[in-house]
Amino acid sequence: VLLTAIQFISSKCVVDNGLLDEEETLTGHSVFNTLPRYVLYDVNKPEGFNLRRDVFIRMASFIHHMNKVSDYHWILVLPPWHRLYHWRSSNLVQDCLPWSLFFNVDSIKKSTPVVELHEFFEMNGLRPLDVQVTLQDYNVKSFEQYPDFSDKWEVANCKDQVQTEFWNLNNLTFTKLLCISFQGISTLLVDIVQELQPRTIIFDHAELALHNYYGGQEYWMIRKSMQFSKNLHEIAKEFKNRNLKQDYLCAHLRRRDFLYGHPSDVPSIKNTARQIKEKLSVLNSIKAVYVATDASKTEVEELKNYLQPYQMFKFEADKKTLNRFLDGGVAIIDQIICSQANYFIGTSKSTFSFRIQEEREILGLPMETTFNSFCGDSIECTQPTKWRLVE
Ligand code: GFB
Repeated sequence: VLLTAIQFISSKCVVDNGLLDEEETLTGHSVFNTLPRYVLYDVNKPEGFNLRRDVFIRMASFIHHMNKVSDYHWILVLPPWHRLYHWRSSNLVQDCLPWSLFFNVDSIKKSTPVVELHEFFEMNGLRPLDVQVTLQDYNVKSFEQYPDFSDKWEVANCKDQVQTEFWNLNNLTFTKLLCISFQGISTLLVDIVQELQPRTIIFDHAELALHNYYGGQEYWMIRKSMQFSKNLHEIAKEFKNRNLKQDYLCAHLRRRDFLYGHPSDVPSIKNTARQIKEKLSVLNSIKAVYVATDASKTEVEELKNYLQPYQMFKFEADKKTLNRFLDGGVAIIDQIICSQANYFIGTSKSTFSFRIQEEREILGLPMETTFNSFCGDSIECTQPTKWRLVE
């Protein structure tokens, strides 16, 4: 009961069920030579949900490589989802959420050795982690003078303030803290771990470690394992059964901070409607539009009016669904519905749209129905790169 409460209510991520003593042995050998070792990680605070999904793939790839070269069995600890900037429902507690709220963790476990943070605490108790590593960029000045794109890392002075309290847990402590200047792919982290020989290590700013091979076989193997939870699929299915019995086009309109962050990629609402209508007149058989968006209510109403006579649909979570699956769950329901649409148009440069495109590739939908994005108001625009699935 306690574990379930921690998994789903979760204002705390910690279970203290006692520590193994350093001296404890199994058949005369130190327990620690046979126990798995753990890598934890965290990502730059302002990053959104879908960039974080991408960082997971890089870290999972690192764990795969670690397990190929190490004598120990390494397990990746899934970082709890915690107060993301884009989760705007201020009346909800959205701290320290387990991956199982959003994902089918059993599916992830089939491809990569992972545990949730609460499972890690069951194993490790409150023992301090051996090392906390803050990854940081190399000094930009010297980089400009001597452009060097080689993979490299070195222990360095910390450039910025170091995070010592992860996910608001003041009982997650460390024996040693290091800053490491890092440039390269995530499998380069193997060298750091081999050098430091920790049993438990946490990397902060894991987003600095790049893909080993973006869009390659391993990428897709891990990506495919990241299925959304059955509960969220069920809600999306119910919505579709009730409202979308016909063919539909899904439009993902990324607005809010994108209006400032990527102004040239976001068309006005009127122009958005014009582009959707143009497409529908070409497609001919599709008469319904599903809209996934973080736009304000006023903008959504405006779009609905411009889209007439076409019918527009949008998922609105009832109180019970929102309380249970929170802003993150509602966003995933939007993604599921868009990934199953007959035609998809996304927002250029949005990782939210990229993840939908990947999902559609996994579902085997025709490429021309997937890799499309809206054009901004003022510039010639290009269509997204076609990252095809590789088996
Ligand atoms: O997912 P994300 O990294 O995508 O961040 P971008 C956007 C977040 O906004 C989502 C909400 O995770 C959702 O919480 N959101 C966006 C939506 N579109 C929708 C939608 O259609 N439906 C629902 N329900 N929610 C990047 C950020 O966002 O944009 C960066 O990761 C930065 O931190 C940059 O802010 C400008 O790649 O679109």
